[in-house]
Amino acid sequence: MGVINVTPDSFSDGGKFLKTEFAVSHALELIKQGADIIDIGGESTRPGADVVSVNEEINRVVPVISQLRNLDSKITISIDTSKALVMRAAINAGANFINDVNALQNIGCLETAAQSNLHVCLMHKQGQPKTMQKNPEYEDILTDVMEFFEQRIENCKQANIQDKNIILDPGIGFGKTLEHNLALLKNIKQLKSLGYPILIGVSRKTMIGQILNSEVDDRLYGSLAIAQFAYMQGAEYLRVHDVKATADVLKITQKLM
Ligand code: 8Y4
Repeated sequence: MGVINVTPDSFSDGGKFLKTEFAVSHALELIKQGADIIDIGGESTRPGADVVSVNEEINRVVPVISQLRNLDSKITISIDTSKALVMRAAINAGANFINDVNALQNIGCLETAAQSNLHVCLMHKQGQPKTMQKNPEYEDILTDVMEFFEQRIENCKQANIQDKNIILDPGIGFGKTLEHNLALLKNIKQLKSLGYPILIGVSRKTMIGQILNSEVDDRLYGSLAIAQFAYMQGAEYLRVHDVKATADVLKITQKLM
């Protein structure tokens, strides 16, 4: 899964059109590099980020999704949102995968996912982006995340979301310390015991900076090490910024396994 952010902070200035054009051409490049899914988000989900209005989020992502869908009728387009109205607009524009860091807990999201019959990634997080990294605590991180998944899966079942459409994600960096993140990555096999595919998003994240003492633009090798590790533990989906590098690592790893 290749990441496309359609947010002002990642595309500096330039008009709406330029932002759309840049995002679409970047998506096409990621597809060439081997991405099977393009994850498109219009609200920065990074720690400390501001909240974006529904209309603003729709205005950011819908043009990118429509144009990309016009240029590639086959690629899986993931909408990265926690808002039901954004999900609906994105699906109408051609998105066919839902990536919700709020695990369909907002109003209307369970119903929207059920009606769409699309794959949906349920991500665990503790707290809200603005404050979640301020001293996160758990009694037991693995138990907490597993219980959260079991509860969300139950809610999905009640909403008539098909089992085959559910993907689970422990939410690396979302209300977690380095130790919490490491415990989750080391226990992917346990997470898989719930019976659903696992998605891991760790590309360029803070935990790599904490281990290597590196800034965000110097985290590629660390990202690749974790991508390979997650793959070998059985993660089926990897959300990454550097698609070519990750695809090369996984092709070699596959041959060796
Ligand atoms: C550098 C680069 C520093 C990226 C921080 C970040 C996930 C996700 C995000 C994830 C799923 C991010 C939308 C945060 N992370 N969706 N989204 N799983 N499913 N931060 O781990 O990339 S955004």
